Amino acid sequence: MTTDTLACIGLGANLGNPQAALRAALDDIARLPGSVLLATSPIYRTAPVDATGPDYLNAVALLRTALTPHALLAALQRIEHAHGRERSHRNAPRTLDLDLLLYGDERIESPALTLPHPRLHQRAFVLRPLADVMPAGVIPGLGPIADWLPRVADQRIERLDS
Ligand code: PH2
Ligand code: MG
Ligand code: MG
Repeated sequence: MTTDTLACIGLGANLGNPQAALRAALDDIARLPGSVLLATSPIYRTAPVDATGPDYLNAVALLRTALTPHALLAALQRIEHAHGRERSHRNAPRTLDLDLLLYGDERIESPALTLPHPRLHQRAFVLRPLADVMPAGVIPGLGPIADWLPRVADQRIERLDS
């Protein structure tokens, strides 16, 4: 029997050295206790959505984990903090943003955590890399990731070469 769950984490940054921040965060995620990093998407350059400031770099990580959703969230917030994340105002530019997007097929509404992430299906910067790591993935309550992608085709997103 296994209690491990597949979790998807969205990574974003648009301040400082975003590429270095994303790579360092992926290393940190790979070292989370009780967890195995199964896949990472390519990195994308994306236009800010509902936000100002420079373009973002975004990616998604697929993790198998024995951590509970709230323990995983707390661990991600510790990594953000270690990378100099400050919280000034909503959607302010950031050195590192780690969002818990999916945790198995769980649907959660707690004060600290909503799963699936409430806006993931509206955002190309999440859906595109999510489809890379889970091509046949389904968003609980909303259906296949692939069905949502065409609806965000107007959002600028470009895959980085490296
Ligand atoms: N994150 C936001 C708001 N807007 N836009 C892009 N392109 N990428 C992001 O990661 C992003 C955003 C809030 O977390
Ligand atoms: Mg975010
Ligand atoms: Mg966040």
